This record gives sequence, structure tokens and C-alpha cells, in this order.
Amino acid sequence: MKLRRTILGLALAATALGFGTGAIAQGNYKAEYKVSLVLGPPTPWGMAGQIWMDLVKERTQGRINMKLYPGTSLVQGDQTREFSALRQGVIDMAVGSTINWSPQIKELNLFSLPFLMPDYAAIDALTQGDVGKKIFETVDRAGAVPLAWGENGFRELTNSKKAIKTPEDLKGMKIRVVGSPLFSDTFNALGANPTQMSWADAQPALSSGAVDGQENPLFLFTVLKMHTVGQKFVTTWGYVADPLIFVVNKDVWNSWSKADQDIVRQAAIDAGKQEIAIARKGLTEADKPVLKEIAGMGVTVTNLSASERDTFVKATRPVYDKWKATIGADLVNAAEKAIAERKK
Ligand code: X2X
Repeated sequence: MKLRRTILGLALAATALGFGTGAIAQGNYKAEYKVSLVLGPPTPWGMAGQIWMDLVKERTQGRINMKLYPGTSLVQGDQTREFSALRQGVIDMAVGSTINWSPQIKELNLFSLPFLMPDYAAIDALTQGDVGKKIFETVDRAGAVPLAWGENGFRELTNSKKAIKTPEDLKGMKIRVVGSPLFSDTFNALGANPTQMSWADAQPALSSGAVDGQENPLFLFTVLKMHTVGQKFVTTWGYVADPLIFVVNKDVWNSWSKADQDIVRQAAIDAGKQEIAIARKGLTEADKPVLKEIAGMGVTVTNLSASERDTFVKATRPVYDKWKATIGADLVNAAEKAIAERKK
């Protein structure tokens, strides 16, 4: 009894001294916030998480401590389950690709429509404009708080067999694609033999030759030295690009003070900007140093001419039309309009 009174007395005294509110709010914070990513540092995607984490730590004076979990390890590498796990609270925060969350949010398939975005200005026209806002509303409705955009990048085709210039060259080729039916449709339309697997499974499949090729941004080729697993041919066709989205689980978000929410949001925006610059480095300069670097690894780099590219556009058009209906014609029309009107 006496002890209880003493504790109560101490608590009252602490409140009177002004320790109260801070201590209570702080008490709701977790010691560590789990951040899911597919790719860790030193890839641009990993840097997105790293920069975000460091900015948040500094600006909240350590109140919010994030820890990166690359390899989608919180869902045993199954990247298509990342968004569900985030919504359920198995994951607190994430920097995720639109591709991996498209099974739960059909609008995110927009960015995977073949040949929708011809250049970087087209990506920006979508993410930085009204289309981006609409997509964030759908992410919010799907159960997470979207904060900012980042970028994985234009996904180029690599393989171990031959230089690809026409859909004919792809015939029967075993291509690893992400776990998304839109990607299977696209590669089937081109006559290839697509096989869906997670990134965790893709790496051994490339090494063993179980698959002939894959598609991913070129920084992944250089970081992983994909020529050492037999990938000797690269075709730059820029058929799709996947943005990244910085998100927070809703309960986690609501447990933070308004001031900390603002800090986490602004840090995500700042990290996204920095990361997009990192992701584009070496690819937006006229002489494209990344392509030179890859050619220097003994890899044959094929750059499609406009008319060569056009045969791929035509071959995949039925897939585009089919998926336009699934994604929502209004959203796709708005995207087409934003791209047509983009500043180059
Ligand atoms: O699995 C892939 O290809 C990757 C790493 O690019 C994504 O997570 C979408």
C-alpha cells in the first residue's frame, strides 16, 4: 500500500515537472521499426531505405529507429506477399516496387503496361502529377500510408543465348519474370517462355542455367556482375519501369505524434529524390556510362532502333489493351494524357 502510494506520488511529481506527456507518447513507440526491401544497399533501392532511415534517426533524435530487412526476409523472400504483411503489421515500413504490390492493388499494374513510358520524363509525369496522387489514394484505401516515390528503374532484357533484336529472337527462350500475370502475358505475347519466380529464386536459376534470361534495371546487372552467371547479352528496350513507394503501416503511423509523422514523411520525400538521382546516374547522360561499363564486361549490348522497338510495341499491344481494362480505363487514359503532355 505504502509502496503504491510512493509510486503514484512519483508519477504525479514527474507529471508536474513536465515529464509526463513526452514519456507517455514515447512509451507507444517501438524500440525498432522493421523496414522491408527486396534489394539492400549498395543498390539504389537499398540506398532509398538507408537514406530514409538515417534522416529519420537524425531528425527524430533517435525516437524512431528503423532497421532494414533486405531480401524481403520478413516474408521469407516472397515479395508478392510484402504488401499484405505490411498491412497486417508483420512489416512496419517498406520501400516497395509497384510490381510486387500489384497483386493486392491492381492500379499499380499501370507502370508495367508494356511501352507506356517512353522515357524518364514520362515516369515523372505520372508519379509527380495527378496520376501519382490517385495511385496514393488507392494505396491508402488498400491499407497503408504512402509517403513518397522512389525508383527501381527501366527494366532491360538480359540473356545467355543471343542478341535480341526482334520478338522472333525471343522465341522459346526461358525468361524469369516477377510474380505478376501481366509480365507472363507480355512475354507470352512475344513468343518467349516466361516463368514466374521471386528474386531470391531467380539468382540460383540464372546461375544453374535453369532460365536463359531475366529483366531488371541495369544497376542490378553491374552490382551482381550478372555476366559471371552467363548473362552475356543485354537489350535496352525500356519496355517498363517500376517506381518505388515509401509506406508505413497504419497503426504504426497513428502511434506517432503529428510532428514525428511530418518528419518521417519529409524524410521519405528527401530520400526518394536523392535515390531517383542515384538510380538514373550513368543512364541519363548522353554517352550512358553504365552501358559502356557493361560492354566492358564482355557483354553484347543491343540498343534497338525506333523501328526495331516498334515491332515489340505492336506484338505486346493486345496485352496492353487487355490490362488497360483491368487497371481501369480512366486511370490509364489519364496516364496516357499526362505522358503526351509531359515536359521533356
Ligand atoms: O524481382 C525483381 O525483379 C525486382 C528485384 O526487380 C523486384 O523486386 C521487382
